[in-house]
Amino acid sequence: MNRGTFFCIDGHTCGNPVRLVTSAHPPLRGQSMSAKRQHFLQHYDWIRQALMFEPRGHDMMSGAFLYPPTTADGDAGILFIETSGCLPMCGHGTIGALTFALENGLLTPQDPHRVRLDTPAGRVDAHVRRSGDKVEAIKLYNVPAFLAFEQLTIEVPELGALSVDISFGGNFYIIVEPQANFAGIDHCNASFLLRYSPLIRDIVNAQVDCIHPQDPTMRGASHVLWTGRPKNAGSDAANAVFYGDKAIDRSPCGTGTSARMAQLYAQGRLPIGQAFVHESYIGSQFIGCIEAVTEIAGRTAIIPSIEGWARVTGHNCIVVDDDDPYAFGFQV
Ligand code: PYC
Repeated sequence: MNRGTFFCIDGHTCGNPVRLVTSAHPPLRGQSMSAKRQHFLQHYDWIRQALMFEPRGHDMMSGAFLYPPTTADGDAGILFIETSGCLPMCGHGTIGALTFALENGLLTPQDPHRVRLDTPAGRVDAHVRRSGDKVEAIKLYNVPAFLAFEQLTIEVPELGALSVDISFGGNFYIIVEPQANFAGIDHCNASFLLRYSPLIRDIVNAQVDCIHPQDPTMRGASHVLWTGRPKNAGSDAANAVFYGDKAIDRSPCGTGTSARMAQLYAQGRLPIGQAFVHESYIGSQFIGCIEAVTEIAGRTAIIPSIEGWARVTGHNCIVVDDDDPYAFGFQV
């Protein structure tokens, strides 16, 4: 029996995959995208598993559904689907999903150069640079980002003691900078990052409880952002972001860049208004900037912007059939 047919536009944002699902949207209940995200996780998670896991997806796969807005002045709502679950916010996913939707006439915002997007983490304002029918780049004004914990000391098996900061940029990031027991991402390989990131995530989450002060459904440090020396002369900093169980972001990570700028701002290392060119594990770049300073539940936060580009790689019609023993995918 055919359980579902999903038309998708596949592509990537600065190297990281984005699968925009353009049909068979599950009917989600809730007044906000945060509530709809919870409804999806409770009732339709099989769709995420089928479209993200092997054999239809892979460890890095990431996607989105666009929905009608949940606010009076919004243009659209977005639900993110990943191998790891449904993120409250995803920067590369937003840039990709909006680029593919706009280029294919699936979204007609009130202003063709601006999309007011309702995400599970809150309002994101996307400024669109177009060239004819193509979208050249998108600059996101993200949800407020803030430094949550500083200089947390953790004991990591084999590595020893590490000092980490935890910062929110749409997801909670454990930030690991070069120090005595870690020389930087320019001195280690992917196996190192894949081995120690999940350990560090478990240790940190056992030690501190990261909860968003305005929406407790955003809870737990989910990503590990490792830093080091950039490869490109034009980059201000480099990162490798670990997420899910085995993924290293191929893009410079929009929510990670936001979290990193919030950390740097709080520590007096990045001023408002200065371009912050952030390089990914494969050398692709986002341009970040601290647009303004605000407050969130009594703590200082920044309004980060992230600019990046996305390209379509193909159109895909994905079938999920109950007769397939791997209809809902598998993980190894
Ligand atoms: O760009 O925000 C992002 C992101 C999160 C996980 C992978 N990419």
